[in-house]
Amino acid sequence: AWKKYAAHGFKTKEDFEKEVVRHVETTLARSMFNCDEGAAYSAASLAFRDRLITEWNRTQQRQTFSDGKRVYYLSLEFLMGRALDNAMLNVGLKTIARDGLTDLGFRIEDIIDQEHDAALGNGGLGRLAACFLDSLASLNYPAWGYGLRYRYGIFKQEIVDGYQVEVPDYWLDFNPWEFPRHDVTVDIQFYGHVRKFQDAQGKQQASWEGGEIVKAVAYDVPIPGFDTPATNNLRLWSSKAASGEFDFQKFNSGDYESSVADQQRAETISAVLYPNDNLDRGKELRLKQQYFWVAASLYDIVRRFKKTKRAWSEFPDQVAIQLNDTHPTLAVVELQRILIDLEGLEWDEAWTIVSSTFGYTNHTVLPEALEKWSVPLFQNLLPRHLQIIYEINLYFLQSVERKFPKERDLLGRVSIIEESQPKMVRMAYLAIVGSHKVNGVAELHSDLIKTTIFKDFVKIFGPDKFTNVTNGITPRRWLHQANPRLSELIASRTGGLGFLKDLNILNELEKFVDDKEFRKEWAEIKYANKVRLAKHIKATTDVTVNPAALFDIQVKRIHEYKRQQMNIFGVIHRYLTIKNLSPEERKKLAPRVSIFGGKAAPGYWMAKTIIHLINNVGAVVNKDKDVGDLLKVIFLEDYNVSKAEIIIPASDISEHISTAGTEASGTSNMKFVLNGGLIIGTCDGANIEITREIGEENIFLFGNLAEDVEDLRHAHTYGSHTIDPDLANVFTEIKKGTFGDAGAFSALVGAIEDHGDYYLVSDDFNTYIQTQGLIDEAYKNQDEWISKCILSVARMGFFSSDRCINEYAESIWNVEPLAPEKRG
Ligand code: 26V
Repeated sequence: AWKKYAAHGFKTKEDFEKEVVRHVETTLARSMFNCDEGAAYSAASLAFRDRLITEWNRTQQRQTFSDGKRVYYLSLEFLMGRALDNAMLNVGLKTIARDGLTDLGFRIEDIIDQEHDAALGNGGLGRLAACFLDSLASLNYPAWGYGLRYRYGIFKQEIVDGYQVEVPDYWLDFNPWEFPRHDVTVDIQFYGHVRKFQDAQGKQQASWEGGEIVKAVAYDVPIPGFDTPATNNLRLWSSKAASGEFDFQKFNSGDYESSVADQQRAETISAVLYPNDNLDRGKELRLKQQYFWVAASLYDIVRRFKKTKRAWSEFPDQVAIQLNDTHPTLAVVELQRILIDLEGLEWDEAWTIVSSTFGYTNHTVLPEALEKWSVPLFQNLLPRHLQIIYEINLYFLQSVERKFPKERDLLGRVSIIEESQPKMVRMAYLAIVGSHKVNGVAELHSDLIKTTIFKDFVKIFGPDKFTNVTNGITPRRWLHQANPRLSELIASRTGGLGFLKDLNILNELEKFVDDKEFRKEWAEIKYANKVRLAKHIKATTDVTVNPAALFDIQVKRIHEYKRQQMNIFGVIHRYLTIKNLSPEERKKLAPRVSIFGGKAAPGYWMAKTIIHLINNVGAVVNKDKDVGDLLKVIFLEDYNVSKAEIIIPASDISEHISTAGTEASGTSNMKFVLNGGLIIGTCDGANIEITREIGEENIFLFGNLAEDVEDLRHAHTYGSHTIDPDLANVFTEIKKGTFGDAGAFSALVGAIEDHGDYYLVSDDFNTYIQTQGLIDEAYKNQDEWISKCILSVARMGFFSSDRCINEYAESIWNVEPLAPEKRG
């Protein structure tokens, strides 16, 4: 109903064309004769942005008047990808835009392709935040995202001679999707000292004084919901020198250079996204980023709350703040500081408010990813916050001691301060103590955090504080946008696009599993998606792949725990097998294309070695005449969100093969299955729940279980460690130099042969190869294969991020949607 009455913006292609022309001629100051695809993209985006902002205003007003509880999602990463296609689809005007652009002489696909990805994230954690924003808006939740406006997103990856090279991602040249709010600024303090004093009532008080000030400037990005006028806000903070353009004192005294240097130093804070995924390096600039963003966001949230003139005790009824991993944990300390130092509340009163406001989501159990900050660093940068942390810790440990007076070791184990040299602040422990709920991101992961890294805290706080919310993905981007033809086919059989808002409607597809016409269309769509990817492969790597071959895809950040090395060793094993067969025997084999993609953290040398090996294997295999179409090995450069939208719909099989117990959830596994691809995976993360939903006959599971990993590792180190014979053959071949200089790969092989094989590659290799054989066989029977795909898609409803957001809303935030009024 709302669509008809959306008063502002265009409703017809003619209106849209007028808007585009107006923007070309005025905003961009160009003539239509001089309008290239870049200008057409800008103008089309501005036309949609204008429309979004009208709805954004209405949504904000509605939320203010309704005076209900809001959700704030604090994340250092929002991996948004492209906005134009998403905006057109969410507001339901893509067809009008396509027709309008056609009239103006453009193909909409080319215009969409002009957009630079907003790549403000590393991988799964950042993309999850982006999916959540889409669901929050689509479900009409009053919610804001808060993040940093990095000038440089995740680096662009180039492959040069088989090696990864990083190129800076400068993306802000012209970004039509953001609104600078030069009037919304916050002064952020760093360094300085704490002055203790007695107030008029004789109460001990503390004041944080001196140091330096950096300005935070708000940039707002509108987030349109799908099929609702609700348009939420993502507020990104940018850093700027506090004293305006220059420090005039220095400027006037002739010290021009150092005044410019000061300004640059301030702007450095929001300059660059840290490209590490699952590795904490404890850099001061990163802590500065965290405090800068947290302090600006909290100031904003508190300012909004204060306008309601409510008592502080009502704060948790009005505000829910979710901590996306430990990165925003300083918010706990900052809110406590605001309440006791600035607002004059008593400690206990303040702490009750703080700890009922926050929820904390853990995204990893890998010890090297758990954030710790050195106490001396803290002391220097945030002296008052360190004091408050010590106090939080003191009260916490006192309560633990009262509850468990006999357990002397317990205090040291759960202390927020690690008694190391130097002492360290354990951010995850601070987040747990400062939150009312802690959640993991898949069932296995949530069980693991309760029984391993956070075990003591379950005993202290009781099991109810810990919960699970299995991750999800937005079907708008990951089905409707990425795979329009499949979306259309599903719509044609389920009565329209309703499934995009209630993904369980996909269930209705089960009844078409034997429908000949439906199956034919299904297969055609998959084939067309593979042709599209084959073209992309040809254009970017110059390798020709056969779209009829089985496409086997592993795309995700490169990490030893994700085991891309096992995949490429498996590919080498396949290559050696092919080479040993007669031409006659080779004819019986199923052709395969092994496709890899993903970035290695710039300092993660082993991950870079894996990329190098994949490329070298490709160079040998792809030109081997004995092999031909039977095997091709592709490394796709610069995997990102917009490339994922092309790659994911084209898979027959995708690989999710992490060592059991290491991948918290995984979300691309969900995207691949939703797009009609089957998966090979370990019993890890969300693979387990995917299996439960789609049926174990529809997934290729293999490998050791999480519960056995510890014993196996122990055996590697203290018992004998024999390498799987097939894997040993692969190693022999690498050492012979078949794939280039063997020395380049000795550390990769050595990690498995000589250094304990921490990720159990050898232990899982045999069943991995066997399972790949089962896949070859299964793929030969296309009828059964397609049945598996259809049934899987039909059963994926659970993995919508809408389900996931509703669970957070109910069990953690206690907020309700605010439905927009029907207009007219
Ligand atoms: C930690 C650090 C430490 C400091 C430097 C930068 C940095 C960046 C990220 C992290 C945390 C990494 C945790 C993470 O990304 N977890 C992933 O979360 C996904 C969404 O829940 C989940 O699907 C993946 O399985 C999980 O690896």
